Amino acid sequence: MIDLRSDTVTRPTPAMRRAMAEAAVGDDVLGDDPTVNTLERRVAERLGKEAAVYMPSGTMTNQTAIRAHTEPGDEIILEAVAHSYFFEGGGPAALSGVSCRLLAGERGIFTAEQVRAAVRPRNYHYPFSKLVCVENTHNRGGGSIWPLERIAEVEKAAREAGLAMHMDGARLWNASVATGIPEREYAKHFDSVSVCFSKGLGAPVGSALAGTAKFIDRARRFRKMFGGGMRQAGIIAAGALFALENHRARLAEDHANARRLAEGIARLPGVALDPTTVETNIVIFRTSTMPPAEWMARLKALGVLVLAGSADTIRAVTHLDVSAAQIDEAIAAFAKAAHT
Ligand code: TLP
Repeated sequence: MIDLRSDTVTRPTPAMRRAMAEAAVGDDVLGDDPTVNTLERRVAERLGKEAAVYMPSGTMTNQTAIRAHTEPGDEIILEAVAHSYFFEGGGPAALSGVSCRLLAGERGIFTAEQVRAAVRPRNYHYPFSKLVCVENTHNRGGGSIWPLERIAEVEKAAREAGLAMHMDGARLWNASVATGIPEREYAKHFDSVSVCFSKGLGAPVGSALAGTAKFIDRARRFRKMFGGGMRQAGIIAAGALFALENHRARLAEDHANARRLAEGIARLPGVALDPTTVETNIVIFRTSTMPPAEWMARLKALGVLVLAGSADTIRAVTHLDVSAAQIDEAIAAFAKAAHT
């Protein structure tokens, strides 16, 4: 099977498994795990932040960040199909007791004017606006990259209103590799940044949240409260460290493969897709001749797995377990499926 459902499906390589098997470990809740400590330091350095904390998932890093930035009754501002709102089980309401003010972005990207218009006046009637969240790259936006200038404009609007900034950087690595802009250049506009190791980087488990030492100390309290305090987590952190050191640069291959796939399927009947919009490793196209479920079934029979993005979209994601040759096989399967 050529599995294009997500970049989360990768399996650890033999070298990564060896690094994990040999990892030095300790009780991380007690601060004793040397591998976790090394990972947290490396991530903080790379993002230009004082501190970082390792967690089991991107959902937990985002929800912990939201909780640590807010109090129940506050409001956060984010894009209407941002992962933290759309795909995290209602976490902001359930775990932080905050309301979400949603902005309609263009491929997930919104403007400073939209933020200004969404900030609540200071008045007893309203929730307190506290936080702006930016997702970079934007998943449902089709792996779109936030231009740095736009981030700076949004930050200015947020700061003027006294709001904090959080970046869901689950795929920040992809944005940096695609643009050549270091992660820390993006991160400097944010109070907190979450990054994932188990997407394009190919580690089996884990994410990290970075920010000031004070903020990360507060986040550790909520990580524990949400059940994310792990013990000998060095076993999995070693996979994340290995991934960061060895699999970051090769993300460029995934981006080339995604573009290759997009170009290969863009002219097929039933596919509405502009390949030039594919900036990183996510390809989303609108379907017309048949519903996503039919595409999925036909492609599966031909050995290719994809996911429905919505009622009329399909998502295909490239990653370290898919080669350029397999992308060509996938294109042939798409052509067959389109014409069957
Ligand atoms: N995204 C997954 C699914 O949940 C949709 C995927 O297959 O793309 N932020 C972003 C931008 C994400 O895309 C995801 C996962 C997360 C956070 C959450 O990460 P995990 O799955 O580790 O909780």
